[in-house]
Amino acid sequence: MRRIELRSDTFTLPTNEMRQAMFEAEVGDDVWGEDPTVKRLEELAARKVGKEAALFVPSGTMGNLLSVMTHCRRGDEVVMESECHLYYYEAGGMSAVAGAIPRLVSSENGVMCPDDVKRAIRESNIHYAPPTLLEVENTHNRGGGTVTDIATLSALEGIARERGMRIHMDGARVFHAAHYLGVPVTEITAHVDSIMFCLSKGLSAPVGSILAGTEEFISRARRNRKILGGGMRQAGVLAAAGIVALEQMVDRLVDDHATARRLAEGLSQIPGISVNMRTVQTNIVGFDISGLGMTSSQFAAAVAEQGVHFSTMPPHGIRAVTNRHVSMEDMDFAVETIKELAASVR
Ligand code: TLP
Repeated sequence: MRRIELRSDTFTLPTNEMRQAMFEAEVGDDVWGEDPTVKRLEELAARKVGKEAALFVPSGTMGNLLSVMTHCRRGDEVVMESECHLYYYEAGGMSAVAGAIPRLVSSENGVMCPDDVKRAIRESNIHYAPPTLLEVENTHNRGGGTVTDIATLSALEGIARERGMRIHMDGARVFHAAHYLGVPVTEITAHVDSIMFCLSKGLSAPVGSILAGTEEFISRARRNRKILGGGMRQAGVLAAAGIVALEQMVDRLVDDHATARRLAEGLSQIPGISVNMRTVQTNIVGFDISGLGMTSSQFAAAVAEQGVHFSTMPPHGIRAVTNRHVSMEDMDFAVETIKELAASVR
């Protein structure tokens, strides 16, 4: 049976070029600073996002946690969007490990309005946790892959600077945002002090993310990574795949935007399914299935039987994340499968 994997772009497999590069990678002990391939990846990554330095980390979750640990002291407040990944899906690490507390800002589909952010940042007062960090997720996962544009970023940056705060971007999928906006990624990252992006999602590397910022920030983050047990030894075998990801896989992400649009357009024609087309900007399609009288899990289980795999956003939300393993024909097949399911339950 045909298998169409839309649960996440984290399911992407390494390319043959990556496997070859991993096989051939020159390695050393990276905790001692002696892995030439890790160094090469970190230099390339820093250049790519226009920052002084970068750190190779095992996951996006660790990259975000390190940003909080490194920018904040215990008891500091992080101003962030209410459905952001760092708050919603990172197991409370920012509080459990870094000792920071979140101050949540509601938004429409993940893109914060600068005025709301301004209101959320409280004046210095003995009763309040000091707000030291503003976090922005671009693209926004739960918002449906939505993009914060340059004007908004610039306004957010202005607010943070005025209040003496740092800004961190969870840019797990920042190259998707750059494609959508039609700008070099450095135009986005110029507005933040630090950025985390993932090599292991649409870029198809098997493991790893990057945290980038100033030399000084990254050297403190490197020490914090050691505290978390994230010092990796011959990590060049993984970094080698990351280099291929950055050199060969960035441009093709536009194909994933095209498949996402095809899927969303097909779904929007099906009675009982609602897709907010305004949020379909990159490689994520969020849709609501309340009209079918099923729960997310019932829906996902039913279509999985036909080989089409989605993730759930209970109670009635479904998420598809397009990636290099799915084609336009796969999207048409997914739409047909759902059309049949919808007709059978209505
Ligand atoms: N997101 C995963 C799941 O955790 C939900 C996915 O399938 O989309 N920031 C953002 C915006 C993310 O989407 C993710 C992963 C992360 C951070 C964390 O990256 P990893 O999984 O490498 O820790």
